[in-house]
Amino acid sequence: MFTHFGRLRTRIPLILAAAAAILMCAFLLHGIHADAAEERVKTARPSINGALRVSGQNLVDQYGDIVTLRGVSTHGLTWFPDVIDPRVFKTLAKDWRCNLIRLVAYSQVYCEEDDGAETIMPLLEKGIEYAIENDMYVLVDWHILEDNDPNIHKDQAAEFFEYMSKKYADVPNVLYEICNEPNGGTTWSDISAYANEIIPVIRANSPDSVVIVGTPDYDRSPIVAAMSPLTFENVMYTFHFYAGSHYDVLDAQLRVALDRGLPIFVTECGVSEESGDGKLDFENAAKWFTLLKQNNISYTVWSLSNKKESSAFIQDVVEPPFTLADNELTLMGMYAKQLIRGTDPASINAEGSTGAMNLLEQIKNVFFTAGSQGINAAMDWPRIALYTLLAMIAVLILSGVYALYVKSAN
Ligand code: IDC
Repeated sequence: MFTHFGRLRTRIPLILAAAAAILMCAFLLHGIHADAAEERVKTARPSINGALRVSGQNLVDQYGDIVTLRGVSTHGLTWFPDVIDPRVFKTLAKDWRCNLIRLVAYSQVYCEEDDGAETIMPLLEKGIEYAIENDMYVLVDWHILEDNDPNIHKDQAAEFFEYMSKKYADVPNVLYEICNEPNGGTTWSDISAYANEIIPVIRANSPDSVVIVGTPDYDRSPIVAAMSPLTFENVMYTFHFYAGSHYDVLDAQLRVALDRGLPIFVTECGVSEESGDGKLDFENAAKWFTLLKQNNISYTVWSLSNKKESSAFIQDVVEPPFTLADNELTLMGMYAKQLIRGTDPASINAEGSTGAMNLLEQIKNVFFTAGSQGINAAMDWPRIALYTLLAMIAVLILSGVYALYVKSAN
């Protein structure tokens, strides 16, 4: 009886160590499994992929490889200036794995409001600075909307793009969206006339930059552009959708334009209704985002703001400065984060995902959020190696402590 117990007692460290090892393995596997559910995103970064250009229908990097940009769109910069914060950009780049941010300059505010331009420009320039610091591409958006035809403010647009393209001529991060959403009676021929004047302004300073051009009816009519595309190189065309409002009919517009070989960039899209508010249709969103993924289409999601509307990522009760911690996010914010991180759109569980970070995420944050150069697939193996090392150390400590205990008991 005693010898039995004695033998068992000497084996306890071993049993404990094995139990600890099993626990750590389970923990590890959970981590690997959680990561495996996320696509191995080829996260293009300016420091690695350099200046982008358009080849056929695709956005390609400096080596000619196809890349996809995924990220967020701000709301109007003058209305929600507090998102232009270095911590917010860092979290977007590292934790959300955004490789793109769209900075929204409403042309009406710029052109028609007192101090409009003076308020927008510093925010825009700070935003570009933070995007560069965080190795993200950045889309400069001349956001026409209620001024439905870009020709209305064409002279100011020319001035704006002349300034921007000169200032950022040698910066590979910057892409230009020259008119957000032409609408009303604005035709493709109106838009072409505008583009034919604005693109040369940009090209004079920054000959190879990517320029994205809006299409009629709020960027929902790319087919007319496909029938009569512009003659410039490195040009893409815009398509926008809101999953709460847009179903199969619109999806045909995108498919036909793609079939006709048009290079498409979804510079803005949403899960809400087209008003930016109302219901969030995650099921329909899964269809849209799957279609984008299948066609390597880049996109940004609306919107990085704390406006009280369903498309906003940050809860309206959250006061700046924002950190983008999970407990600040809305349902839409949690969805956007998972989507951009690479989770398969059909398997995102937006409802179940709000709330505190799990243990694994906390550990990841401690070790990897600070100072690293943009998370990409290559980070995964060092991370796994580190977890394994931690697990081994834990096992050693546990068995050591128990061995000491057994020794002292004897
Ligand atoms: C919406 C905002 C809303 C704002 C409105 C007018 O969500 O808070 O009051 O603009 O400025 C777009 C536009 C984008 C819209 C968005 C949602 O590009 O400016 O933002 N949307 O309505 N096109 C389709 C939807």
